[in-house]
Amino acid sequence: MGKRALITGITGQDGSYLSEFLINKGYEVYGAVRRTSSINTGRLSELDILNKINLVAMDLAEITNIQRVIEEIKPDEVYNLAAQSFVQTSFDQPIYTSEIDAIGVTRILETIRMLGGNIKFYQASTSEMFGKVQTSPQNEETPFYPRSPYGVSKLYGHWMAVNYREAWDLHACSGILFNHESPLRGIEFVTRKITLGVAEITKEKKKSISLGNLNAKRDWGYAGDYVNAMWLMLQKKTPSDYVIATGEMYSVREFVEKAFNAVDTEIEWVLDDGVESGRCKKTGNILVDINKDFNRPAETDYLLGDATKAKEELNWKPQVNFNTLIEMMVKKDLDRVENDVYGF
Ligand code: NAP
Ligand code: F7E
Repeated sequence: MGKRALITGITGQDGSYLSEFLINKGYEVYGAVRRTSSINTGRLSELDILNKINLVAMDLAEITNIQRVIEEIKPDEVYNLAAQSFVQTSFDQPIYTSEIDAIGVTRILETIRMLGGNIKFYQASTSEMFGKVQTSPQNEETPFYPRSPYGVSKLYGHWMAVNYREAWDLHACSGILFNHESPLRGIEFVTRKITLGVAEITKEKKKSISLGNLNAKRDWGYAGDYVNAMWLMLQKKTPSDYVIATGEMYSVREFVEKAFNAVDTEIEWVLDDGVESGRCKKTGNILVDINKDFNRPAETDYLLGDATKAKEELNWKPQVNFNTLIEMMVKKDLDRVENDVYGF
């Protein structure tokens, strides 16, 4: 019989790609979904895997629920991807974010510890734990300095995974993943906001995109590559923590330029009375305007990952580069806008 995996956050970007990956590996996949008025299965449907997954009701806020589900399913591997994952929202909902992204991790770890056995655990940690970076590029030895309630909560979850490994000998791995994107990325994140905006402008459904800090820099990879690394971590005999990143860093501004290039549009940046905008070089139309509401109370300016350990110990490296990622996202959003089918 194949192995059994329980994925929390299965309805999200990574949960969907990880499910597809594990199904192809012959796993029996169980997916934890929280109760909402309508279950968000659009991504799983888009990958055509909804009928290959066993959905179970489970919220990270409720330990009795977690205990019953894990006891009943008896998974070989648990991937904890569930989170309030939007940094901006964490400034407005810091307590809720901590409840799920920090304490939620302990609820699962404690359940696994109490049940005993050999359940392997993956924790979705993040480059946001590096925040105000102390050295560059960042690897597993880089000191942490989170800059948001999200980053602080994730750092707690990260250390809990490390602590349960050291204190209770749990097979717990923490993947410190840098930003990873895809056509299944949520529309509030900057990459997808841009690619969907480019598609809507191209199809004349919208005039411009409003953005915040254009100068923030990120190490952006492809989510499909990154879920592979999650699985590789749990297959190692000795659990450890790994940075997963491309080792390349670009600004939001560069992302905008390349996304418009994908539809043969060149952007030029114009300063008018101290207000910047991105204009179409050919027509002069404003395609990008700046809205300070999208700025963060504390920003993470630069993130650049060093995934040498993952390369050496997991034989992992990214397959999709920055340009291909953007083209893939713009193309999919053009299809969606044209057919008026968004899926999620
Ligand atoms: P995502 O698309 O926002 O998905 C988050 C998932 O968590 C959704 O399935 C959501 O369910 C679920 N969830 C939220 N609150 C929950 C709760 N209280 N109980 C149970 N489930 C809950 O996030 P993602 O981009 O796939 O990221 C996956 C994980 O990796 C997250 O933990 C994120 O913080 C972390 N991470 C992401 C990145 C990245 O660049 N994508 C980088 C580093 C780390 P609904 O569908 O009901 O909302
Ligand atoms: O912002 C800037 C913004 O929201 C990226 C999550 O998956 O990756 C993600 O967090 C940058 C920031 O992602 C807009 O200020 C400018 O500097 O796409 P984002 P994030 O905050 O990096 C990490 C690794 C995670 O773990 C998280 O879960 O882009 N930016 N203008 C903007 N950002 C947004 N969202 N919207 C704007 O209009």
